Amino acid sequence: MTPLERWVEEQAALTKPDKVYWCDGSEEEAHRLIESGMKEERVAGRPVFYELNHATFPNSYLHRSHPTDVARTEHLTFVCHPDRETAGANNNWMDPEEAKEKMRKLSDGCMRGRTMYVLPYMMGHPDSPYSKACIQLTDVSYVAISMRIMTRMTKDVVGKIGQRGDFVKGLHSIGDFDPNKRFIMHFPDEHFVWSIGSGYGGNALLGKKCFALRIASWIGLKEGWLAEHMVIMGIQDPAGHVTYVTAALPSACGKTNLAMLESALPGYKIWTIGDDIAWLNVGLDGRLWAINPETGFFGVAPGTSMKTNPNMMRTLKKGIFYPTLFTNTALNIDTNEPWWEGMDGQAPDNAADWQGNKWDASSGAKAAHPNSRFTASVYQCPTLSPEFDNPKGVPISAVIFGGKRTHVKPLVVEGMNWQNNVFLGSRMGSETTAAATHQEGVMRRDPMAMLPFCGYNMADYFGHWLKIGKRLIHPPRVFSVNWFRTDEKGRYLWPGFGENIRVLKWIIDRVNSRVGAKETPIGLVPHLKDFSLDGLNISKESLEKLFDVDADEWRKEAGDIEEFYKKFGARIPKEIWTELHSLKAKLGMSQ
Ligand code: SAT
Ligand code: MN
Repeated sequence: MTPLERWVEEQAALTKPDKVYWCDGSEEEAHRLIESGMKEERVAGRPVFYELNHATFPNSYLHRSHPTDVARTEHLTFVCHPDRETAGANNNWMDPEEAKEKMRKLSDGCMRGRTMYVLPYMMGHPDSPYSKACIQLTDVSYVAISMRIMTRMTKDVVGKIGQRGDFVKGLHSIGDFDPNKRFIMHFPDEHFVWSIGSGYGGNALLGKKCFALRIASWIGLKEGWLAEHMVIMGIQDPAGHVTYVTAALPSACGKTNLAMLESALPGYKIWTIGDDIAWLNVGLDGRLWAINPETGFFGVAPGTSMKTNPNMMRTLKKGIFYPTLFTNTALNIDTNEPWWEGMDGQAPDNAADWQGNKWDASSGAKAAHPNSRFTASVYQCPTLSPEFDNPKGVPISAVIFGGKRTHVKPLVVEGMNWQNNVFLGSRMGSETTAAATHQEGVMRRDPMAMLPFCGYNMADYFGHWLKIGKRLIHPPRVFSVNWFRTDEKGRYLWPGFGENIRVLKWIIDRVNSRVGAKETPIGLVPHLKDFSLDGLNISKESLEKLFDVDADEWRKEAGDIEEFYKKFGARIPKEIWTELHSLKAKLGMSQ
């Protein structure tokens, strides 16, 4: 018996499924699991999948979750390092032995009456030196099918693991969906994630946030690389030259829209490599190289339309080899198509809401859940980069940090040197969204968009970023962006979506030394003459407001940043304090 077989047997002895089934990742198998998910398997008393209209949405299926299970649950997510300080103020912590004891009790017999699916998958291209062989166990076909879309799932991974015991492990069960018995536990030293009580993406697709960010960020700290919550894309200019950039934004702030943006400027084109996760390594050439460990998009449905993200709409209608899943969207009963708020066209007259109840539009209730999602293969994306399957990845010339700030932050700011760049990333903040179960619209600091995903003490993470910079002979330039600034009436000042290419153009113009910039206390901003506004109807006042650095607002911001750092005590690197003190001095604040 191999270590893998032994591990699977031990988990089956604990969870007691009726059957253990090893997935091979084939198309035929996916069809079979979906069939049984529609006809036999039940979750929370109902079918796992409903077939949608295959004439308009080929190979698409609807999944309705348990009503309490609609988003990531950060308060039930724990990082179990041997000591609390290693986990840091950014994580919930539990002693590993105590966590395992708790999970053993909750997991005893939790798969009774169900099938345990064994999912062998790679994060990253199998030929990439950066990829990882992983196994997830789960007791619901929705997770098995989602993982087949999101990762490279093949039976070859079993051979790749062979006699080794150090494969990445995930044990997942939906349990009984009781939120009081829901936990997502990470054991970074063992490369092990144990999740019970939720079938939701970030809680249940364990290759994604749990492994590829929380555990991988810890492995990256040990091995000298970075696991980041970032889009990866190529920006082609009118001369045909492609500049690769990454962009970190918190969940549900438009990363998927950005990753496949349709340019409003003639001659520019975006090539998509990833919309959520980037693994970044320092190459032998001293540049930063990025791979996307995933192969799918798990994006927010509401607001997605031909206007906001035409390439995603095209992707969703291309499901042939891979199914496309819709989770907690509404259903147009007459056409059997998925529907959500913000989709093109009129709201349907005859619709079921995300829970399957007849929707009454006049009630004011949303038909689709605000965090309803689609799961679709990158191979269906019309803008997929020809470099997507390059095992080496792509060289990164710019890193962008973003957040949703209705006030304070300019449309785009460039950092001044690596230390200042790390400070710029570390001070990011964003208003909360429906992607996690907490109050929406509250400003919180979210450094590098990694607050919920950094698998160790965030202060050490800033130190790791500083160290990586020392190894970069050709470091990328670093920028912050904010598409979300509003006027005094609460209206967005910037049109966003395809028009964001104008900001990206300035960024690649800076990278290629084509334009200068203006220094402010918080970094470099564009000279307006270098910022392309042709064809855009925007008032001079709006534009000035978009680039405004208000000293009063920033003094308050600096105080807030300081409060955030203080939560990490003495571990915040001195370089970061130096940067904060320098910002305060520039703003005329006492130290
Ligand atoms: O639910 S996920 O964590 O996978 C997506 C997100 O919130 O970023
Ligand atoms: Mn994300």
